[in-house]
Amino acid sequence: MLRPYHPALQVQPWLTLQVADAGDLAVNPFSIDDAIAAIEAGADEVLARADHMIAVGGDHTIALPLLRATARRHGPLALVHFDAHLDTWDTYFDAPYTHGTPFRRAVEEGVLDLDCSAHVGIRGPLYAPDDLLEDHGLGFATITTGDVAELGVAVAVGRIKARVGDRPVYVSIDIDVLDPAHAPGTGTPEPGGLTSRELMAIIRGLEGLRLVGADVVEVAPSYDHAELTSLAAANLVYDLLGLFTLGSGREAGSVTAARPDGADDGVAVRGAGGGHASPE
Ligand SMILES: [Mn+2]
Repeated sequence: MLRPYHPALQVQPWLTLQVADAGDLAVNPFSIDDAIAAIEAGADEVLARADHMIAVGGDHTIALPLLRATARRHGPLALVHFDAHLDTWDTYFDAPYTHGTPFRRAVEEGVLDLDCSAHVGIRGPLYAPDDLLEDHGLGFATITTGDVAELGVAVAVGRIKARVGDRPVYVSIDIDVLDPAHAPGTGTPEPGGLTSRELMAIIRGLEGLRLVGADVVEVAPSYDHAELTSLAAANLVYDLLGLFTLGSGREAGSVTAARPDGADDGVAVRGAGGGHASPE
């Protein structure tokens, strides 16, 4: 259940912010280029009317057009990327635009501030011994699932915050960062992942960062059981809304004010690419 008061962050997002469901984007399932262009145009359209957007995927391909649109609005972005997988591979079957390559393309396009970006939750087998080195060479820092298990949530949060500093930050959450026990409904599950409790504690720990955009991707309802994965994703979106609420500067402790005008500090939640069925 999502109730109006978020006790961990002490905010009431719907009383403090103007939050809108911006609807779904219609994307072409037969042309990745058309789909990416439609998502980018849709994100531009939302960001012309709202300060921030949380996109609900769809596979991880959608992060690239979302980052482009968000960077146009807020400048080069620190990326905090939660995922079992790096998603910085160059091509899959010679295809440059896939759900395993969005952050390589984002690096090439200059939309990321690489001194301030990090992957969190990386684990599982890779294609080659050089994969991690190559990723590091692009500029990303990495906090693995093993690091979180060994050092704890507080240390992980401290490392993320030290890395991001006061840069505008985009949070991209691939639901497969969670253990398949917590999120079975995804296309490339990897055993040994974070618990939903750990991930939510890390996300809530990002309070104070300058969050400007976010997505939650790779939820595949057809693979889900008892809506476990959808429930985790919905709660993560709620946590992100809580962070946006804190970032709005309008919340003081548990005191909130209604916002009758809704003219600014808006957050739009938008679905993108929901018909895709090849998550990474
Ligand atoms: Mn991914």
